[in-house]
Amino acid sequence: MSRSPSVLITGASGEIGHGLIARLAAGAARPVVTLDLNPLPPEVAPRVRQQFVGSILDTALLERVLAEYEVDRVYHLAALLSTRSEFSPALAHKVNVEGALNLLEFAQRQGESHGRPVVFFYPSSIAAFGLPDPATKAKAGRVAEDEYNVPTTMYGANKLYCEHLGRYYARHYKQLAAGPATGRVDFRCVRFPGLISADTVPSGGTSDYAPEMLHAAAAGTPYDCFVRPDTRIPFMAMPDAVDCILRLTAAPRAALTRTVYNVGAFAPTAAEVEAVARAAFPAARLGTKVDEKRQGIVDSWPADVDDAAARRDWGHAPRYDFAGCFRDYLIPRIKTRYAGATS
Ligand code: AKB
Repeated sequence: MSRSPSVLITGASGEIGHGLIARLAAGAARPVVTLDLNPLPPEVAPRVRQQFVGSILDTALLERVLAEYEVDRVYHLAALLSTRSEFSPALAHKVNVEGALNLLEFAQRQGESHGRPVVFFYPSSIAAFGLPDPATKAKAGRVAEDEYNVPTTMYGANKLYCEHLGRYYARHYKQLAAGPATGRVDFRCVRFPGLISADTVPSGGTSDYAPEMLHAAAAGTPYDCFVRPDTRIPFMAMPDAVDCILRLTAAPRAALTRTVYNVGAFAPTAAEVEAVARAAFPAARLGTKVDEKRQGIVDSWPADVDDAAARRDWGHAPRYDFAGCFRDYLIPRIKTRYAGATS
């Protein structure tokens, strides 16, 4: 098989992967190749050129992708999320850090073989922040990228370290000329807030309470939110998250003043999310049962983020604010998805 210019998405079977594959396939600029432990769902699979089912820790499998495809764009989405990582920290480190390093090496070697920089998108997280206590969180307000970089979870520590690994590959490792960012890996990263999708329900994260609450309300299943009603962290609608990825990866390299960008959209409390879920689905059976461990994790995340650099450098402009996200995106689609569930 001849090597053809392609895009590689790892973790493609996850929430972000679904939305990204749909958008990339619609644009059809380059064929999409995926790598995930789980096969793609049958409705998604026809949109990709080839799916490799396996682990990002399997370097022989990565060699196969390298041999068969000329990848010049990597979306490295595979990761264990925050709650799951707290239960298996050593495994989280393996997947989240060693896996990311394998992909950065893969990108470096791809770049060396075809002679062009490989754009490498990495989704970091608000988990890279660590605010010491609720009083500091309340006072801090919208936190900038370089503040409070003291994560309290394995996942957050993994994300922060991988941001640094990416910066190292982009700005210091095997640079081709004097001056910044002339390497083979063109690393670009956003710190995502909690994401909410109408089409998928997340698993293993700590921001999951918002999407879980909404999907349970629509399905008519009882749900106890695991954080206090006054808990506030930033969230974003999944289509805006995919927009962020596409905008950042399309931006001219010279326009980017950072390798890591905050991105925000809206920042409701858990009580505000519950109120809109109840208004849309009056039969919802929602309660609260605080899980202290998970509460501690979200208490260490900022109430909101300062995303001025993303807006300035590559035009971050989320379509949905809190009201619009529920009114125009989540509620109508979720109503259709669960039609009949509560009747
Ligand atoms: C999680 O909760 O682990 C993720 C995240 C905020 O990175 N959704």
